Amino acid sequence: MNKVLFKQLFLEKFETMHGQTIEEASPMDLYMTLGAMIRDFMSRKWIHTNQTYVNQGKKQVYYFSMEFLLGKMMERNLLYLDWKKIVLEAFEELSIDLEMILSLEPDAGLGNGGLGRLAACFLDSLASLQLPGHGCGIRYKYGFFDQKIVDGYQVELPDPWLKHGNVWEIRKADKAVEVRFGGVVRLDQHDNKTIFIHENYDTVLAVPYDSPIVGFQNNTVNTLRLWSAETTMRDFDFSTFNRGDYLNAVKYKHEVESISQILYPDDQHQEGRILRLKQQYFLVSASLQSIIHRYKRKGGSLHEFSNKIAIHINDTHPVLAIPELMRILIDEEDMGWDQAWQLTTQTISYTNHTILPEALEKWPIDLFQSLLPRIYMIVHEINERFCHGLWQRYLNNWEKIGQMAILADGYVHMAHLAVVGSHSVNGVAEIHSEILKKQVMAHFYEVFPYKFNNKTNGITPRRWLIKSNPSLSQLITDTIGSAWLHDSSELIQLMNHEEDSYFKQQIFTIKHNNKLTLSRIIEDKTGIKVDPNSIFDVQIKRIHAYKRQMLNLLHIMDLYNQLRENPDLDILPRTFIFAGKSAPSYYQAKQTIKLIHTLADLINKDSSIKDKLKVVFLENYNVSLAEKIFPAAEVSEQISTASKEASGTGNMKFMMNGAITLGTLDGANIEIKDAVGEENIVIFGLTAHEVLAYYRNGGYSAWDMFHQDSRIKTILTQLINGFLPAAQDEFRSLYDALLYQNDEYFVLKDFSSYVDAHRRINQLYGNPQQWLRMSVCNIAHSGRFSSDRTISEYASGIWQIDPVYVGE
Ligand code: 26W
Repeated sequence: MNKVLFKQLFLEKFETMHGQTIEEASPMDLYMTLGAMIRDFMSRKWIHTNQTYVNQGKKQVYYFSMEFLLGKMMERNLLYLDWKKIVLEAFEELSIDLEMILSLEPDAGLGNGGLGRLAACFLDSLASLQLPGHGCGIRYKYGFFDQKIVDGYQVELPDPWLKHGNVWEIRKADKAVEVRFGGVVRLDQHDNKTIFIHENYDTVLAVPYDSPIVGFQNNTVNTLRLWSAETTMRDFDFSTFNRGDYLNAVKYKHEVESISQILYPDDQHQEGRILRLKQQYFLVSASLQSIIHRYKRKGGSLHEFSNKIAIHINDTHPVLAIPELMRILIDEEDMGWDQAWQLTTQTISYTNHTILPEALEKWPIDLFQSLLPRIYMIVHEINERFCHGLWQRYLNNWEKIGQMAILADGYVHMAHLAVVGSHSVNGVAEIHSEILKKQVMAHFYEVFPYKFNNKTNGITPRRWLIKSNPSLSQLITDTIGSAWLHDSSELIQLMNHEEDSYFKQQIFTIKHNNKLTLSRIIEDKTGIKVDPNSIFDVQIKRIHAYKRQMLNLLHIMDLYNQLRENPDLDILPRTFIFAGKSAPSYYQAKQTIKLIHTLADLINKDSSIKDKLKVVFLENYNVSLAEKIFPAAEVSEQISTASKEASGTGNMKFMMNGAITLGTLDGANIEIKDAVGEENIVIFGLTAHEVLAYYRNGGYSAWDMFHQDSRIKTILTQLINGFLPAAQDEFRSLYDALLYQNDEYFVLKDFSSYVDAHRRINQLYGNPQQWLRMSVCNIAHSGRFSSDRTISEYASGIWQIDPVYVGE
């Protein structure tokens, strides 16, 4: 492609698509035209990739996930196809503002947070490493809600991201499959074998929409297949409803379509709702049917299935892939139990992303059984066989067996099913994998030690550095050459420039410019003017008690108290930046958002503290906003209670953009510390060991903290004594959680060491050469946290897949 050709093709495409000349174009028309052109171009590579995969017959992986938090795709696709420069120049000649056109694309926000964004980074790495790997998910009509802040409170609005259509997807109506719910299972005999006949079920049509996932400047184009729920024509035929009952027909259609209507906005909290279970089965049944159809069509033998296909389940949400694959092999392919089980467990691997008990999925047996009668029978059989093995091993230890059973206390325990029915179970950071083995899944580890392994998370440096921080990327290339663009471990070469003051000056200038850009965004969105010379101290992530936004806020209140007492206090000006969404039904998290706004109101207006402190909340945190914040951040707040954050991936995005981590020894923070060394990170707080010992043995009293530390007493009292400009009892629940509910997440316990850590940040920042050296060291060591490294480990350690070279 070159500029002249591009211009010509663009004008032609515009005219054929819109039947008018470019002078009359609306910005949206231009966006659609560019999108269609990119898609056409990718299509050729896409077809070629698929042909190559078929011809070479190599093993492929399917990543099953209820969430894919992709963000925008157009600029990404331009960069990956190496078209960005050409389009920019061509558009300049056509007087079209490319930035403006790019901003029209809605974020594909089909995820809640870390788990969904990880899936998106993984698709990016699979294609960029030329690995044959595809995503399978749900095409939610409404993505993760839009957050509006009204009077300091979060309000949720629907996210109609498909309103203007989606240029990337292709509907494949001919590849639709049927998914069955409800009904009864009748047993029959056939050739001396019991067969299972499912009757009186409801049928939902699953229609796939495929989007191309192009690799970074290579010829690979993998597929993200998202399923949409529709009624079959047969079902919606009015004659099948009594006397053409129009209203019931419409109601039925609505009910069916509701399956892919909305993404559940809860993370770390299991919603026992039947619609969610329907979504989960819908995803796995449709995906497995289509994988097997295709596999057989291409002449594959089912006995070879697990040598040719790997299926990965992203947390337990798609764990019904295990009994569904069993059902297909046994009921539809006439295979015996033992062989089906062998193939199933050899095919499926599972990642755990959380140890919070309230996030571990379980479904009431009666509900499960009536929605999925045949699947229930299979789960029941899996459980019988598993428990039988346990009886032999543990003789009469009923308690232990009960703790491991898949069916127990009236529930189906999804994590137990995942461990029993897969060949690999991994955590997402070293400490998390250790906690799984030694605590949460200790019994299972005893039975299946060979299944357990660690795959520390990663992020794609292409979106989180090359795309979002182009000036830093350019500086890196100018300094160490361009090898790092394809191999992020090359970033380590930057260590040779740690003491290079010219280089560090450029790092400073880039960060400063990014801070200026963010300052403008902040002022546009909130009206708050922040000092671009102040320290940008950032906590952006879901709002959750375990992530401890409260700890950050208590420290801000303490600083404010000190400044009111002594406006000349020797601290560097700070801007505290927050963003993040709360689950709509999570009261405490919503009150935390209100508290951030209340403090911002109070502090930002108080001229007596001489602008040394500013507090900002940016509404509607999403991938696009994140891309603007990380490049401007200087302090990365990673302050979860040790043991609670499985990995974290925001921590890696900050690091890669040169921010210094202020964190606990939790999740991947520990590995960041190991990579950069203790002098290049600021660590505070209880260790996971200490936290777990408190949970086990007791011995922590929040009231002791309250009485022993006058700062804590003052601040907590200010929450409820009318000091804050809010209704008298507004923050009572936050106060109660910290004191009367004995501070489940050790906020007060860690307060003092957190304050000290901030002092250390203040000192370090006061020495710019030292700060910049630390910053360089963090960027240099961030290559380890590329999702390319993570995906290479999954590919060789779990999936046993190899790259497939796709030619021009
Ligand atoms: C069933 C409700 C539900 C929904 C989502 C429970 C739990 C989840 C996810 C597992 C929550 C999640 O996103 N976990 C995050 O996964 C990231 C990717 O591995 C980790 O980096 C984060 O530490 C972890 O909180």
